[in-house]
Amino acid sequence: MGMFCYQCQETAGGKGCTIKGVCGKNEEVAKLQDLLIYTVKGVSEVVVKGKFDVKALGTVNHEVLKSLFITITNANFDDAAIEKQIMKLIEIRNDLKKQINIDQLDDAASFEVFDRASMIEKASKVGVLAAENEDIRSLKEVITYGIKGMAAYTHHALNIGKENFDIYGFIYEAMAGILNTSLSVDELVTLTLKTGQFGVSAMALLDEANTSKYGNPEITKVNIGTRDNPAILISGHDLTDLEQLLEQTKGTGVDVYTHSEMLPAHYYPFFKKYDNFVGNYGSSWWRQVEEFESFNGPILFTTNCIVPPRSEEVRRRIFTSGASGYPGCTHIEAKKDGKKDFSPIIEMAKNCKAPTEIETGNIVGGFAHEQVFALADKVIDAVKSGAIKKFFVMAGCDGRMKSRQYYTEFAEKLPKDTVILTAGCAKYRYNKLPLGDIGGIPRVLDAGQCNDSYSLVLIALKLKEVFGLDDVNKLPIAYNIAWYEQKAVIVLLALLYLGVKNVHLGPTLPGFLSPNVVKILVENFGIGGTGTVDSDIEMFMK
Ligand code: SF4
Ligand code: SF3
Repeated sequence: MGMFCYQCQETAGGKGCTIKGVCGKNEEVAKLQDLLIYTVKGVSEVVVKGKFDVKALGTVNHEVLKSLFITITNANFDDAAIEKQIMKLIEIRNDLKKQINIDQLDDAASFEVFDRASMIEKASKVGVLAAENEDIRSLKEVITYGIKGMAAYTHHALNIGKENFDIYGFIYEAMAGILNTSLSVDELVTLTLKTGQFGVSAMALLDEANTSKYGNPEITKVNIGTRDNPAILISGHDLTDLEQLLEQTKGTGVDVYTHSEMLPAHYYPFFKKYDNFVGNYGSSWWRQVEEFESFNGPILFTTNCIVPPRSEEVRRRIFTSGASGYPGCTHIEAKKDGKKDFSPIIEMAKNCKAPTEIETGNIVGGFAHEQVFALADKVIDAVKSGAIKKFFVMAGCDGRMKSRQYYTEFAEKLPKDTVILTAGCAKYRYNKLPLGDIGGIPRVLDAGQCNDSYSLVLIALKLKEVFGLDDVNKLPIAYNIAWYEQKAVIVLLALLYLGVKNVHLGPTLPGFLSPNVVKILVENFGIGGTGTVDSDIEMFMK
């Protein structure tokens, strides 16, 4: 069989990509990613069975995080980079094995590959479909995707110098656990919830890392127009790359704009001191194909979501860093001290035209936990007086599917006494609509990137406390979440772990959920899909 991947919302036919990814991932890259995940499982087994002290593993931990991150949808399409990472992990695994004395190790911890052909042959036997029972496969993949999202958030925190070894320990435990063919459905459900528990820890860790370094997000008007200087567009989620880019572009006459998930960087006090940090250009990730053409200057991808560029001219202007990669695009590697030299991007920018303006005006955001807590009295009064009837958590991802127009229409049709709490690139479906405010509180409160869904949870817990409720589900909050890739999976698992019920997921339910697993989620957590805008609003407002 060719490739098989069903990890994202756009998977072919809602079932699985088998010839080529809808995302643009080819069979070779898909198989190398499968093998990289299998290698992570092998390293994990050696760490767990060898009873290694995770605190002393240093780069082993970091390379495992990076490997998981590389396999997230739209992060890395570079076959050579993935092959190199597989060989690196096998070397790490073999070095660890030399330090212990265990005979009984799984194939994942023992196999060897020598060249591309042997990798592809091996990958064909160890991908998603290796688990024959569809429920077991479904749960193992839910856990794997949750861990990919967790690893991404943990990797960002690591770049800021923050680590939580319990999270690393759990990643090893879970990835090794998945190799166990005798785990029952019940045991896997328990492991799924535990994944959500560590998802909360990962988001809390990243929140702590971001806010301790860059300050607490605050209400900010972000310019969406352009200036006349040549410029660099930065996309993805990594704030440390942005910091370095801003430092290196200072005084060069080159401006910096954010794209997609980098928009919330404007909300942090730290970045406001850079006068060449102009605003946000364009919308969410999938609009990049047109937006990169009119931007005219170089683009730096710090993480997902990359869409294969349509022309050689655009490809030449794309640079990647960290876990991201694309064949033919220059990858900026971090030096030993974590510093990156972005001078090739800056030099290219100087010779490019300024961005072509595609819109003008501002968008407002920065409603992370501390900012909302500062407004708490106003918000509570509005709820008590009935000015705000309900909050809608509409966090998550955006995507290409036409059916996602649902979210724009949903936001437009929501009663005027409701407020949307958002995070992640899902916001671009409604963050430029004139939805107005309720007594000065904007009707769309953007907390930040997808990981800042954590802020929304803190806000919910705060409201629960203020209103003296014993259950977070008694709050006037509905959850209508849009998902696309695996970071949304860890956000969802985190919500389930925290006891949030009746989350609606769209625009389609994940293809990796088997009918029986859907049943478990419906029965235990009230998970639902989406219907029509009108019927859903009616159902939520009841
Ligand atoms: Fe298909 Fe999504 Fe996998 Fe890409 S990441 S191959 S679109 S399921
Ligand atoms: Fe978006 Fe890719 Fe998920 Fe961080 S940038 S939310 S899809």
